[in-house]
Amino acid sequence: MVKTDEKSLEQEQSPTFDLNSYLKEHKILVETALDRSLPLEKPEKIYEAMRYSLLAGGKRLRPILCLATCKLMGGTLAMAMPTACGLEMIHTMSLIHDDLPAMDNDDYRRGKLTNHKVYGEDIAILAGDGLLAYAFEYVATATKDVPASRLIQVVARLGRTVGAAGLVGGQVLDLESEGKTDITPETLSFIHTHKTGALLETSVVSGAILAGACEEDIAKLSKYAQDIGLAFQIVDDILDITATDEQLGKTAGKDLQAQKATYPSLWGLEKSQEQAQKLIDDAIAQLQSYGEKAEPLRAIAKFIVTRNH
Ligand code: GRG
Repeated sequence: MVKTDEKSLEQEQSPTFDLNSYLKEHKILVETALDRSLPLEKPEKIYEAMRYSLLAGGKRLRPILCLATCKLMGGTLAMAMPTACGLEMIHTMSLIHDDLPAMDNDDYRRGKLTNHKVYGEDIAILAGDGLLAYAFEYVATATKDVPASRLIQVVARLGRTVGAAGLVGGQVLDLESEGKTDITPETLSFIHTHKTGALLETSVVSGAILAGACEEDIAKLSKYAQDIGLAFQIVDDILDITATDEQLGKTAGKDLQAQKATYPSLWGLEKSQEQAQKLIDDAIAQLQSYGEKAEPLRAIAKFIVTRNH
């Protein structure tokens, strides 16, 4: 049976770990919290556009990683939930802006029309801006029972992750690289560690900070997150070639069409798959000292290379 209340999941500690139930249960918790975090207010049009994308589904991987890490480090789901929601608000706004005609120009996302296709480009830009600003407000005001010194670290990390040192920087290099045939592995790695890896790393590390983890644990978890982040992007590149529109919830084959440098274009599909698997093995090795308690993070790492969507 899928548990959907925060209390019963706080106590959960099963000897045989079932990732599907874990993901389902935590996705329901996150989606309930997201729905409550952003009520429809006036002007309704902008709140509607923000909620349209925020509540459009998706794997909710970033919030789930944050919750899982907070629990692993001895914190509670409640301590991490506002940050988990803020991470998903930031992720969602980056998808809205990424889909705009000025960027990747996509019509579908998460199996639904993209934000600008429904609300127009002007509102889609503002919905992204609104979600970005609200993410910070929400993390700062809704987090309870966490010392202010930890919360400040999380807010500062979020800021660095979205700015030119993170998502924005990665996206700029990605746009500049389109159509070029001489992209080096170093440039590709820069794009992906900034565009995709940075937010995944912050999801994991924020959970650890909120729980009060020590520097040594934060370093191990940070390495775990960097490895799964790069593996995640390699698999994303592979799926762009091998998966269908239905599986992806968006148009497949866009990377080839836009002549984007990807891992499969540099290394081929087989070597890319091997590299992703090696990164996942390295990530899992970082969790050795935590024993069975780290099973959710191990299983999520494995899921990243075996997923088909
Ligand atoms: C952050 C200020 C600010 C601006 C945005 C557009 C942009 C700058 C950055 C692009 C970031 C981007 C879209 C990276 C791709 C990340 C990625 C692999 C997304 C897919 O993630 P999944 O598979 O998606 O977790 P779901 O739908 O499951 O959440």
